[in-house]
Amino acid sequence: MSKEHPTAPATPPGTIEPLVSDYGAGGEIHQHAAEDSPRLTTAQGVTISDNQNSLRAGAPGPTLLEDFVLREKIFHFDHERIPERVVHARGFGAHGIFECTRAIPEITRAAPFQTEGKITETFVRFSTVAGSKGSFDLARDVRGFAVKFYTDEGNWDLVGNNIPVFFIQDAMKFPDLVHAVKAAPDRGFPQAQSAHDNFWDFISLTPESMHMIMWQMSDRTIPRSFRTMEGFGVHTFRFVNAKGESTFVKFHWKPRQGLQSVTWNEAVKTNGADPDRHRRDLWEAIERGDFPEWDLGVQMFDQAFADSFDFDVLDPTKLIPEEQVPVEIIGTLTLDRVVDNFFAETEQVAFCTQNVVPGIDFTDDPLLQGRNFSYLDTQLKRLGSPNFTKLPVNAPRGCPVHNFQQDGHMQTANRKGRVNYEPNGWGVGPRAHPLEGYVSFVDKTAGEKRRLRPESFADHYSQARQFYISQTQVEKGHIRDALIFELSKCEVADIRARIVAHLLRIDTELATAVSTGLGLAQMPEPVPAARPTRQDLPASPALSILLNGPEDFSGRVIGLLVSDGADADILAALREAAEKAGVQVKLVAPSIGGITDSAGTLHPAQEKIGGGPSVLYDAVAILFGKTDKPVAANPDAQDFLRDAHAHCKFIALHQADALVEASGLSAMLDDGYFQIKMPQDIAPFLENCASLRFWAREPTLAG
Ligand code: HDD
Repeated sequence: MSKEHPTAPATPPGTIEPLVSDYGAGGEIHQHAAEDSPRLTTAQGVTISDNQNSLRAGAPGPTLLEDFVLREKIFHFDHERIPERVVHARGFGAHGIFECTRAIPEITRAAPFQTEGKITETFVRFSTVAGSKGSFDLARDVRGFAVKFYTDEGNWDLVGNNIPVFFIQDAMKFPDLVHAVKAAPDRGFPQAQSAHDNFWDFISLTPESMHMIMWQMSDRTIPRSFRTMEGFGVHTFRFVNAKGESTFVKFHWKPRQGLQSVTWNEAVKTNGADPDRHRRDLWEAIERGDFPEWDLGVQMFDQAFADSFDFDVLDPTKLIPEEQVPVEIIGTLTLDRVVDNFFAETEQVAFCTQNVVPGIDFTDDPLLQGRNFSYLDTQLKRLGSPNFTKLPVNAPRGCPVHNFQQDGHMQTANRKGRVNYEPNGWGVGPRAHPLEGYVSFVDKTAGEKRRLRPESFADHYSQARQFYISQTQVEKGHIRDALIFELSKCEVADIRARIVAHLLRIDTELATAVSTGLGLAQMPEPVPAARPTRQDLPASPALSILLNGPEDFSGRVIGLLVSDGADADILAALREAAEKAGVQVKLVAPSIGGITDSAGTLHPAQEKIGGGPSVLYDAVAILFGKTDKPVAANPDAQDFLRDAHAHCKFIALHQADALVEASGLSAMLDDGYFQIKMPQDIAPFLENCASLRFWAREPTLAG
């Protein structure tokens, strides 16, 4: 253990010996450390005698400039912050391992895929895009899904999102896109939202964004958890084998937890109840040993397929339907370790799309090419020195690093000796290796030097339509509602109409519903389009969240609203059944001290009513004692039930009639409700919870 940074003691705070304080003769406070505690020192290693009082000339009296202990402490504090990421500022990281489950050496020589069972260490950072570091987790936003593989042949960063396409086709447009979505420059708001004029103005003038907009307005952008979302490398990359032959590849991360999102109303309320919802969820899952897992899938295809495909595989606003090129699973990512230090790891991790290893190569996707410049550049700005590669979270782990790069701010890896160039005649130092080294795929290129966008990138609506028609009715409704919500936040009526003019190119019914929802005076003309929208593309079920949910209810949480006298047998049975199913039960009670059940047993609560609203749980159960009237009258208890109802959750009830009535729901009980009369009634409730929501209720909520 380092003397400088002792780790926190295992003892819980309440049992730590307090430091003894007393007033000395001069009125100053002395603190006596326990004899065996490590000494507090300055950065220069000098032991500090008093960490509470600055050096003063008398009492009262001026503070002395001479006080180097004070000055050094404040100086360091003043410089604690580094610039936040210009996008993806709010993120959360965790360590994991990648295990190869199907070796593909004939296709790529990339180290992680050479042998079955091969383990590669990884670091993953999930993020929102638009909000600043201190914004809330459940913004309607794209999520970043960045994975650093510490391979035996160097670091490979797969810097992806939870959506397989992007807003724009060329990196040239990225600064404008980001300016438009982030807070307006004059007023500095809105924070972490796309529901404002600048964003929709830009989008309305950028037809290529319409496919991504369909995804963004879907529930993909309000995931239940980082654990329940997919990840995508987005671009077409190349796998390259030992013979130098290339296969195109698109990367997919498939969560073993199944896909799951929340509803918009739930997201808005969650941001108030727990702005750290997603990071807390990931932290808690890993800490309790419920390690989240994703399968790595690849869509592999050759030039002949690329030539025959309806769209350009180099266009990042397009995907290749899984039904057309299957996703083949080649490995599994398991996140099994939380960070020790948020700043050192999550904040200082530096992903760069240019970080590739032998066996992985780029394509001419113009968005990818631009990204390859941006990431390295931004890390220098953010981390302040080209030596950020030496930080433990960024340094390669599986292989040595030898080169003649030297000096620079915060250099810590200084070579010995006089030789710092290559080739050299001293016979010292590393040399390039033509066979083992990274060799770019040998590709013929020819063409005129011009600023251009290929013809093959011109169809902006066909895949937007394909995404829309691939959704279930429930999901289509959510896309419609999201569009109406977002556009209603635009002050300029013309912007709303311009978006509807695009929607007309995607689906008339959707455009009409949005137009009605916005109260547009008249339907606009469809925007002129470079290509007609193809009506023949088949639906792709893989694009729906609801068709790709979890197989069971494990990893989820039941919020159990209880009051004194709750039936002891039912409570015990619920807990037991939930535990068996890998489901957590969190008790929400009138006081955090908990409740006493019908058998006289005390159950401490995890939340007080109001602190644990039902938006934080996947399903709820209400288990009251015989005298539940006072709890039923509690507005927070009523919100708990009403929200669970409005968010189409499965609800179990025992002696909760008074609350149901007080919440105005007596006439609304449907098949998503389960009356628990005896312990045996728990099983059907839990079984139904696996389908996550009782969507049949949704139409009854309208109005
Ligand atoms: Fe980016 C961060 C994903 C387009 C420029 N991007 C960043 C992160 C993710 C992505 C996940 C956060 C990494 C982390 O957790 O540290 N970005 C994407 C995807 C894109 C994309 C999937 C399209 C397919 N990005 C994109 C373009 C540019 C950038 C076109 C610039 C031309 N992105 C950046 C950046 C960031 C970044 C400015 C900000 C902080 C950072 O890199 O480390 O360089």
